[in-house]
Amino acid sequence: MMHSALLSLSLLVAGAAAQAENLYTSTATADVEAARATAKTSSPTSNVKGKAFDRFVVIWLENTDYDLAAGDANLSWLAKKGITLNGYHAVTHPSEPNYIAAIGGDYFGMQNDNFNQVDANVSTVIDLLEDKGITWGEYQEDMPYTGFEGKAYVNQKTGANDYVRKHNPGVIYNSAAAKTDRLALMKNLTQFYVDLENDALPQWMFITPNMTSDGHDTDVSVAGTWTRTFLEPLLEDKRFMKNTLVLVTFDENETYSIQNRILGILLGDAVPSKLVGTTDDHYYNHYSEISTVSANWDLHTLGRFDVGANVFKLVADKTGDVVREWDGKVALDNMYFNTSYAGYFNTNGGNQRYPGPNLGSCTKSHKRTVLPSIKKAWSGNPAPVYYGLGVAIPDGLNPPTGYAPVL
Ligand SMILES: *[C@@H]1O[C@H](CO)[C@@H](O)[C@H](O)[C@H]1NC(C)=O
Ligand SMILES: *[C@@H]1O[C@H](CO)[C@@H](O)[C@H](O)[C@H]1NC(C)=O
Ligand SMILES: *[C@@H]1O[C@H](CO)[C@@H](O)[C@H](O)[C@H]1NC(C)=O
Ligand SMILES: *[C@@H]1O[C@H](CO)[C@@H](O)[C@H](O)[C@H]1NC(C)=O
Ligand SMILES: *[C@@H]1O[C@H](CO)[C@@H](O)[C@H](O)[C@H]1NC(C)=O
Ligand SMILES: CC(=O)N[C@H]1CO[C@H](CO)[C@@H](O)[C@@H]1O
Repeated sequence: MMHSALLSLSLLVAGAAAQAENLYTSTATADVEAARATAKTSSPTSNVKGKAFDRFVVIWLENTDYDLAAGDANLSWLAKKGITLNGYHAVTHPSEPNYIAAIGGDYFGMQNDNFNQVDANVSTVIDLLEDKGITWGEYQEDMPYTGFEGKAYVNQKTGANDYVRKHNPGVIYNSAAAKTDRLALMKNLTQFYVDLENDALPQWMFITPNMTSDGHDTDVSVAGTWTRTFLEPLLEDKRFMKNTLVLVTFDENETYSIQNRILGILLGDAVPSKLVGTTDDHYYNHYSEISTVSANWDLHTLGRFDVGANVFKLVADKTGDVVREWDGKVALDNMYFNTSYAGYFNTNGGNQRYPGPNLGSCTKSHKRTVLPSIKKAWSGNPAPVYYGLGVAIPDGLNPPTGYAPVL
């Protein structure tokens, strides 16, 4: 009797929790107002020392080919204050798979910008950070309230595109969106300034400007101006610069028929002065955003493409990681990263099974192991594992075994 009462109570609780990822999707005015009035916002702080930086800030702009980005006056002004990453590549097209790759270590075949939800048993860098007590947050310009899960929210006066879910990596993963305490950390840019004022910024943050500011509906000069306007005062702000490393980059190159290389700029007071104004030519991709953070704070790994990904050189020099050359069968110059392989989210068909993480993985260049909770969830699962330990990653033209795309 008591047992079954307890059981149904816990089922109820589990049922309620499992719905959190779908509770805040409405864009009807009344629903938005109601949710805004009750949305929980939190801003916990921490101060976990890293080997190369104590704070990591990622800012993503949109759809710009390398040369165009490098030629923008305001982006090159920023680049002169830091390190230009000359060998940084996106992982596929279009936007959304690139965003999810940057925190989850794969894009699971996604070749679309749909309302997607990655199952709760797939972990992200958020799990790695929380495991070591490192605070994180997202700041999404013009998201109508903290924890909003809808597909888009347009400018209420003009109807123009504004906030879009496809550029918010955290909310796409149910491992984050199904937990209300994690939704409370997915905030808008207004909250960035609140947190800055209160000296309550987290140690890891992902910042997405709106569809105008990020260049998506405009061009690189708008994106460059926005980025400089946003960052210039922060570069001098002691509440922001606390041994901080800022990465400014793009989700993807614009032209699909050419290689998907994008501009990356590393900035901030964590950049040693002797490296200011220099260029780093090594091969990096969005998975380097995870491996760099893992290396810096000695985090576990996800066991996916983060394991082999190069750690940014300025960080690797302090963590003992080795920055390696592209080691794929196909030369890097012949890799386009312009189409997705098959997988769970590929709406063209093909193998839709999630691959399992590589549970035994660590490489010669580092000894980081897979997060214990990931090991627990996936050990014994018969899912295929296609993650190696090298730097090279597949693309749709060179897919993982068993995951050839239907083109
Ligand atoms: C940003 O989020 C806060 C907290 O939910 C909300 O009160 C505010 O209205 C939002 N700002 C904008 C510009 O939508
Ligand atoms: C996007 O943000 C900019 C400021 O960063 C603002 O001027 C603009 O109104 C916002 N929305 C749209 C749809 O342009
Ligand atoms: C961006 O560059 C243009 C010149 O191309 C300049 O007029 C403008 O003031 C710059 N924006 C900022 C914020 O400095
Ligand atoms: C990717 O690039 C290759 C080489 O330019 C081209 O043949 C192919 O059509 C491109 N794929 C897409 C989807 O644009
Ligand atoms: C994760 O969830 C997917 C989708 O429900 C399922 O196919 C897969 O078996 C699950 N993996 C594990 C390890 O539970
Ligand atoms: C590798 C690379 O940069 N690919 C292309 C991205 O877009 C520019 C166009 O601006 C091309 O020149 C690059 O070849």
